[in-house]
Amino acid sequence: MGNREIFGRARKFLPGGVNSPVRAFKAVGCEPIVLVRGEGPKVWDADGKEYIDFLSSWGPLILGHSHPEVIKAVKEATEKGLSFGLTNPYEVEIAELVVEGVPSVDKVRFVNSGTEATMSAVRLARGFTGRRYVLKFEGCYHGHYDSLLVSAGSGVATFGIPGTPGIPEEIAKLTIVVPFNDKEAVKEAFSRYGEEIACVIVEPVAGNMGVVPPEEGFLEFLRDITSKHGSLLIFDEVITGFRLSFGGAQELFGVSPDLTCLGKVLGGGMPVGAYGGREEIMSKVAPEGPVYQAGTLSGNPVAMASGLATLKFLKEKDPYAELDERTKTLAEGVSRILSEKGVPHTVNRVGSMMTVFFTEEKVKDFETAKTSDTEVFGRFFRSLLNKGVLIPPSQFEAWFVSVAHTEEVIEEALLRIEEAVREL
Ligand code: KE4
Repeated sequence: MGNREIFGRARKFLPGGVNSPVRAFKAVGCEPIVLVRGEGPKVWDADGKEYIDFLSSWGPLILGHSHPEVIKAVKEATEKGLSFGLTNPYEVEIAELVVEGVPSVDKVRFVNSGTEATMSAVRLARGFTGRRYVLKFEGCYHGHYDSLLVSAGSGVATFGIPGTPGIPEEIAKLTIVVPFNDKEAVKEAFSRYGEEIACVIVEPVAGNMGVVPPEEGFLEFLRDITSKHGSLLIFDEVITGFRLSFGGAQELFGVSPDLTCLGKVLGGGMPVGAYGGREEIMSKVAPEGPVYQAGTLSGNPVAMASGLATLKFLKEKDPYAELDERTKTLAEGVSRILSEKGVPHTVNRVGSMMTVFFTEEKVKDFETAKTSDTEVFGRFFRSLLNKGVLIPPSQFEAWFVSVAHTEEVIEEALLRIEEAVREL
């Protein structure tokens, strides 16, 4: 069965035919494809069409698809059993690597998704500080936890409003939403609610409005103002963790949060999330402390084996400079192609994550990201798909480059993109 048949059946049994909304391709105006195989930098759909893949499963596959060392580790773990419900050696070994690699983390708790990681970190921050309010940034996405699925209220630094039906206003009002990179708005929020703010949660490099780096000094500013007011600083490194460097964005920018949320690369393609921080805070997590959080499959041996193999490779091979170089070549190549065609655009890139925005404005927050022409993005996406290049099916997401994207693969991708843009 091909894409159309499989997706037709999917619509019968799954809301929108998917298990996560963005996979329905609603933002790009074409029928979704169904992926059946991945190897290295490539994926194949149910019609047998091959794509060079920059979606990369939304970030986890920094080693590319089906990396032999990861597959071997998963097979070995699987043959010993899928789950025990008690501690297993894999979760201890990977915890040691996380503590060793992520500068601000003394102790870590594994969960099964990035959402669970951020949800647990916010609960811990509230439990640790005894405060109720959370401050987040417009355009940053931290998973679908009620307190974080909140949109900006009217006016700057005001209480949030539910980002979706199903979230009571009483909960949304405990979240203050301000623009990313806006120091004045953060100062305003702290001057109004400072001593009641449990935590500030931020993607240190935003990936969910498209890639938007922090402006010079912004992360340091957040570190200072939270310390001054006794609030905790939470870095949501679900995308950037082990992606931008082995120590993540906090190592790259030299700013230490109080809590770090991890996911994606941490599981190497299997369902893994984690939150961690210094001993004083993490000791409040049950059963050591009173803040409750639990999970049947947390620390699952097969998922841990996948993440462990991935992290071991990254630690030993340290591919980050190469990943940066390759992605620079890709970003510059795409920009050259669009400029030659006279298409207004701007490219934001940090390491091996990048976004092509169809606007001439400098994209520094969600407002400027939204000046992108999403109709042009849709045409761009469909043309690339047609020529065998898969990018995320949304303007407000990040392309990812893996170690499997060799120089030759990047060159081939640019040839396909050039052909696609010619037909735009
Ligand atoms: P998950 O619950 O999807 O594992 O993680 C939530 C999450 C938390 N924090 C950040 C910074 C994230 O980017 C995410 C999830 N990212 C989206 C796309 N950028 C996942 C794709 C999807 O929702 O299908």
